Amino acid sequence: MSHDDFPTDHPAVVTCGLPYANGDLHIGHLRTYVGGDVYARALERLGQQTAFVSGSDMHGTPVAVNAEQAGVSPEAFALDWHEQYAETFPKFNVEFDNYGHTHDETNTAVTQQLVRDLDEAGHLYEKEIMVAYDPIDDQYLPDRYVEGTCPYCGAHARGDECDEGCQRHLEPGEIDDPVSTISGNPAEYRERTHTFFAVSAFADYLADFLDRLEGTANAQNQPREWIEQGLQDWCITRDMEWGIDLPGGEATESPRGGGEAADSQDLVLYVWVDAPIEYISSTKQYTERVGPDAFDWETAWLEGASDDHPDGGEIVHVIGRDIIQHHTIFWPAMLAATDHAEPRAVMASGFVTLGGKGFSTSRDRAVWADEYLDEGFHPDPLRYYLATNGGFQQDVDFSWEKFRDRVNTELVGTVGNFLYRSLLFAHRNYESTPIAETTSETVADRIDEAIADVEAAVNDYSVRALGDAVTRLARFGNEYIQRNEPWSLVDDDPEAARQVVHDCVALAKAIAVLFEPIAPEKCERVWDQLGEDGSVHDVTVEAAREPPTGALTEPTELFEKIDDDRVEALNEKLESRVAAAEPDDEPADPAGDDPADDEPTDDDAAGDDPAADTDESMPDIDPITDDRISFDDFQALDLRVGRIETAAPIDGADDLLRLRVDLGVETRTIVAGLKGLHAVDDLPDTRVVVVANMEKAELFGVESNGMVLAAGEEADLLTTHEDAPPGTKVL
Ligand code: B3M
Ligand code: ZN
Repeated sequence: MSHDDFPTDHPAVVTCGLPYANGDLHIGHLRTYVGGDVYARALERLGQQTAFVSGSDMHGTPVAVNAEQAGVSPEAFALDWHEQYAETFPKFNVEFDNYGHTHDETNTAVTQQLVRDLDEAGHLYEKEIMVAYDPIDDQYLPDRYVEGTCPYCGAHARGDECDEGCQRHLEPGEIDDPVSTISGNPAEYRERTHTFFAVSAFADYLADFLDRLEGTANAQNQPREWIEQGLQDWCITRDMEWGIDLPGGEATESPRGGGEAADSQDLVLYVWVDAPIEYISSTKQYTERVGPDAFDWETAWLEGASDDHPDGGEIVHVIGRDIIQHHTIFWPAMLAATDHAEPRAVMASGFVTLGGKGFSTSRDRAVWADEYLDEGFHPDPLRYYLATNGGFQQDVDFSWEKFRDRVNTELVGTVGNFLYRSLLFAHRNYESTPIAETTSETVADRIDEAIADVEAAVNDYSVRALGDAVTRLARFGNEYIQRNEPWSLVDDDPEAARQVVHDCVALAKAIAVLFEPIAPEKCERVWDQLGEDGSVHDVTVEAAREPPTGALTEPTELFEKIDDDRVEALNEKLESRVAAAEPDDEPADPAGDDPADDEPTDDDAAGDDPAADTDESMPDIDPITDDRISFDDFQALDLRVGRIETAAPIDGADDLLRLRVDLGVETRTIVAGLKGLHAVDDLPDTRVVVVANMEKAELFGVESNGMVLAAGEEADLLTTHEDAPPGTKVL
């Protein structure tokens, strides 16, 4: 690992948290996988050697409990889901270099070796602990086999995690009032001997590690608090049959030097031991497939394996925010204890909510991955939406309306519009790309700026900034073609026309290269339309600077507009399904009702929230962002009082009006999405609040020079109530 800016000359490994192989994937899950895929592709575009790996999490009670309910063996159950995931990810263009699973031979061997290494280095010990036990069913109840009360915050909690309250990882024996999730029987505690990993000895190391750690701020800040509160050692064995055997645990001899093996026939490793080790195993399988010259897993993961990179590679973990503790405390301690590379970054994504509530598998309150595709949508718009709708660590609320808005405005109206109009014009008027001497300086500079923005986004671990960099470039393209009107130049000044069109095709090429991480399939199509050789997936950002050379093929429109009727129909489907699955008086998740996939948000606590009862009639309110801005940031917004002079529809635009707005010092044309929400005749003389330094945008051929502020679905216009004249600054 180094902390030089990307790209570095070390190999990078980007990993995604392993999905438990126990149920359908929804778009909440996809946020992490799309984020990881976008990030890995972006690193590759920068020229960083990168392996992108993950696998299915086959073990643990999340799988065992569900398999038991389904009446099949955990292995058959998990393998079935594993195969489905391996098919589903590529459908969203999430292309892992290797997608393994935790129960395969590689991971079993790597896990057992790593545990032996931990033991040999003296980091493991045995201890008697109390373990929940169902005396009627004669069964030990590890982790999700047991529910009860969190000893820290009093919330209803799973045996291993306070998922509805303080989000802490819970050790065996900690939960109060234990009840079996299988039988509903009250459980008792029995004494058992288990193996512990002495994590507490790593407190100082971990505090330093967190200072070095990059990624999202939540992954650095939360663990600091946990360390300050004091780290507990970590029980790494469970009374179960399904899992990877504790090495030596099958025999009567303990691996820890002759201590009594604790009734060890049924002891397996805790799922959180072998799950992250799959990151290593999956990389190893990748090397086994492509050879160490293409990617060397040892250089990436083992300290000292390579003289050039003795600290190992650049390890970037992309996860959901509920598993920060595992990735910033337990896992780096395991790695440090066994001379593995230290993670460079953890990117922890917020959750996706629906109407402010968590997705819930058991209640069918989710937008399913397959469902999205079955609706006939292309994967790339969802990738764009998931990657750019809010900062990565923020929770974001999904709605079909917001999806439509982003698709129609940014993908159709900005990116698609620019690519189509410029490539169509070039194709119709020239046989091949009109070769000017070079790309004009303004455009070349603007492309350089976009590349710099993409590099900065990667180094900031911001997939949103990556998308924004490209939509800004496309907006510039729209302005550029509009301002230079090549259609008026073709006859009068063919030379100048060639230059403008050349510039536009150069911009289109840059967009194809820089947008590939987010919309890989669509950008591949643009690459073909540009007549470029090979695949855009194989080039680096340098290709964005090279003038286009190939013969253009007939372009087609890239993105499809989503109309309002479609959104209405999708909403109806979703709402009726959620309503059917969730009658008002439904109690909190019944015991054993597929606890595994529910996102740990305020979902089940909704009954305690007086506001929750009125949710159906409430507007779709986004959670307030945690990301504070400074007063300086706020002052960067030039907000002014304006007075609308005229309002008129725009040809071909369903939602937009062209406004002339008096800002005191000047009168501006501003395009606003007010059509159908305000009568055109009512608008003149209305006072509004305008973002006067909004970058210009071109919408349906009209340049919008500012933005009018409005709230909500009905575009309730913000105004002032006294007599502040047009031009007055809003503070
Ligand atoms: N299988 C899924 C989760 O808790 C879990 C992740 C493992 S990552 C090493 O979100
Ligand atoms: Zn708690």
